[in-house]
Amino acid sequence: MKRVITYGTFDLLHYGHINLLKRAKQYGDYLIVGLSTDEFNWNEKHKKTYFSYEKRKQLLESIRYVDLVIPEENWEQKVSDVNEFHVDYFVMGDDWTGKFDFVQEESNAKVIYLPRTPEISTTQIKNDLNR
Ligand code: C2G
Repeated sequence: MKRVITYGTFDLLHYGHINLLKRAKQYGDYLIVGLSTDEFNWNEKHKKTYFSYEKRKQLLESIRYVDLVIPEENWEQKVSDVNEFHVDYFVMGDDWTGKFDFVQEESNAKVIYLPRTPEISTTQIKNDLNR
């Protein structure tokens, strides 16, 4: 069984996120999502989420491509997550290109950056709604 992991906030879930999850799943049979906790978002990403961690987890768990959702509580947990879950592929959008190459050096996982879906983002949604 090939295992894949990805991480994110996934707040105001949209088709760009779904496209990423769908493509990530194509690398294996089991997709784990490291979902940023409310505290991690606020303290580390300075992002206040619209939906709480529990609501965002519920949404992600309802997506056919997602097999397991775990909390992302800090930047440092990635290599231990990859080892703990015997992950083969670490997949992120290419806005993160290069940022997680260390995972490939420190584990058996292969790091893959996939093109983001253009023209959609949570910021875009919020701006459009405020027009
Ligand atoms: N994404 C995408 N296309 C978009 C928007 C997002 O492919 N139009 C991808 C991002 O590249 C990321 C994933 O969807 O791989 C989740 O996006 P966010 O929720 O914005 O996650 P982010 O804030 O980038 O947090 O430790 C890693 C971080 O937790 C990633």
